[in-house]
Amino acid sequence: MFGDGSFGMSVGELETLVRLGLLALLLHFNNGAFGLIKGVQRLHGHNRTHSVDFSATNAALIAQAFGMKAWQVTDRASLDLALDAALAYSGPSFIDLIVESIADVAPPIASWICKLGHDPLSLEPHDRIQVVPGGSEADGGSGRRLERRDVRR
Ligand SMILES: Cc1ncc(C[n+]2csc(CCOP(=O)(O)OP(=O)(O)O)c2C)c(N)n1
Repeated sequence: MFGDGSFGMSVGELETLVRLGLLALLLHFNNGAFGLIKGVQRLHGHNRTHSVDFSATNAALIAQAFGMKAWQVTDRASLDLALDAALAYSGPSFIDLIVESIADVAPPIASWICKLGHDPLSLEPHDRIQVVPGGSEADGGSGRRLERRDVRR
């Protein structure tokens, strides 16, 4: 299991898997971002981010070019089908999961969310917790206050 940023740094290892015929199933979380770094930037940079977003890349096609069996999935039903097919295959396989970037929803580390006054387990899919610019008495002037927003509105 790995992200698309990590994939970009280590993509050459796919050749090793194919050459050695290793039985591995790779799950690639394609969120179009260095998500952890983006979260840190949001937290400490007044919600501004820099050089952490990627254009869309079809990683399944890249894995196929290396000679792997690969699928791209965007929903639960196609994930189930891809997992069944990958687990039945007797060589290295790759599933490219198109996912939302958690850094756009909340800081990616649960303890960071707790520290800023929220319970990570109470988050709903429609919630957005963002770092808002400007300090206040509540956050000691740091500007790292989190604000909960209902994006359905
Ligand atoms: C070789 C290397 N370079 C840089 C880093 C710093 N780093 C830690 S997390 C991260 C972002 C990873 O992004 P991604 O793999 O897309 O996963 P996400 O956080 O989006 O889930 C980076 C660049 C690292 N850990 N290792």
